[in-house]
Amino acid sequence: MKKILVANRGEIALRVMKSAREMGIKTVAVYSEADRNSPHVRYADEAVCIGSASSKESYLRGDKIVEVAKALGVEGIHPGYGFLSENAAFAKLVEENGITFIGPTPEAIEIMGSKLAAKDAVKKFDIPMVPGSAGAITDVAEAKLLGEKIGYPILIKASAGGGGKGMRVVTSSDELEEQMQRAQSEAISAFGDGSVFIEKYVGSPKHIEVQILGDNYGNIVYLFERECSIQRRHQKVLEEAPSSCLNEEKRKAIGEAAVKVGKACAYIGAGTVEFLVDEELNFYFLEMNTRLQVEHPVTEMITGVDLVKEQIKIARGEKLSFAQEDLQIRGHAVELRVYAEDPMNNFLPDIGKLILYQKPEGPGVRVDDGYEEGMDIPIYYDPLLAKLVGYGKDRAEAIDRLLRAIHDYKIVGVKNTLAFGKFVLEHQDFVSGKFDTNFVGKNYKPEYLKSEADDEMEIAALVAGHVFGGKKTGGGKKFAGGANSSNVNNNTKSNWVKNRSSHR
Ligand code: MV4
Repeated sequence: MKKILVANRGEIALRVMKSAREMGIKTVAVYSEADRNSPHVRYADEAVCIGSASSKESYLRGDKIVEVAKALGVEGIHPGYGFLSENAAFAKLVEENGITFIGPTPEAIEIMGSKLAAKDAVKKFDIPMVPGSAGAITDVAEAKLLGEKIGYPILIKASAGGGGKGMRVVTSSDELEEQMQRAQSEAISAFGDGSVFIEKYVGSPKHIEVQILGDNYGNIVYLFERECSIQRRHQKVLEEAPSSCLNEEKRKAIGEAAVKVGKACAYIGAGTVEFLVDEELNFYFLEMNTRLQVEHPVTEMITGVDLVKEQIKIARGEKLSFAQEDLQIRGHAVELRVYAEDPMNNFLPDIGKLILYQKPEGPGVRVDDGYEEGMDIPIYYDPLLAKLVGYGKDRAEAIDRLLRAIHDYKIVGVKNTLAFGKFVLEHQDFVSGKFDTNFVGKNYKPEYLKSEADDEMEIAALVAGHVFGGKKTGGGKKFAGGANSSNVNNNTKSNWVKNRSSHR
């Protein structure tokens, strides 16, 4: 495999290209008009514009992507995550055109794309699942019988749903009928598929997922777990590996269960098996993601395995070069997703120019990002700016490293979630490990970041004053550059102004 096309953008496109380069594999970037000046376009050996800014005219145009791949003699296509990464039809189109899809088979994507088909596939492997309906349920009387049997509260879930969409908690039998009707109509309008199923509601669960790798010869291994409970509206904010709640016995059990899920669909490539874990550390299979996940770096840091390289090796027919017993956890990694969102305003996405953008460096810090100073953050795509990872010999050091990296990260021009990350990492529930998927809802209020926000506005004014010339505008006064929030602290303030004026 001498040349691959990366059908994605931003940090993940750059991430994949870097591993490919280390393997001596040439890369092709595809990009939208909005990404003309993006780092991934410049980094690739070849780059082709495939359409206008909107994703459906560019990164979701599987036909154009395959056309470019064929024209440039590409042998493999890596989909990254999001976009077409879990689109079975795209995987099929790629293979039909004689190109290797660097990911699982279309069949595995299809099975795991439906919650019910996934449950059906895994049930013969006696993997723990939340008590509930075996398949879709339409009859209210049947649902009521089941509700009585498994006990309230129960959850109604859309089979074609995901990420919490189409989920409704039902606390008693008399509200079941109405809630079922609502869930079915919502599922039809959201997913075009009204089938729903019922599960026992697991209160205060942790969300723990297991990374697996499968080759073309039936070998499947697990690369331990990632703790992903720090979420806001089903969007992961901060992830870590390993989880601080699992003991060795549980770690092995959940890892082996994940491998069985892989076997259930003859999984090839990198995949992630999601579990709910209750307060007694019982774990229940939730769903499987048939792509490389955003949070894959924390697994790479604790195992030393480059998951993108493994994907490429598997795609070109190589056997896994390690067995389960060769894998072990070394140290601890915590990742903060740095979003261009305003944590003071309900995490609304923010756009603007990266007037100042300086990344942290130094021991135990990894930054996977897709932007550079001076670039505009486009409105068209996911607002992820970067993934900031702290790695240390243990959890405490990893947290300290990540906090130091947040302190050193300088972003002026777009509001961002660095200060929110600091809030989480310093919260006693997080530090103690006593948290679950309700952590953000239970503990976070925007006013907790107020003092930082005021400070940032003053700094941004100072910086903007230097960047755009003229006197210090101070006092948070609006100014031309749109430089609004940033993540800085007092001593940075004076350093910046000093450095800024010296090199301008
Ligand atoms: C659940 C649950 C409690 N009980 N299922 C949310 C998204 C989807 N992955 C499944 N989710 C849940 N399913 C039962 N039977 C609680 C959640 C849930 C959740 C799960 C993982 C991570 C974050 C979550 C936030 C809210 C609810």
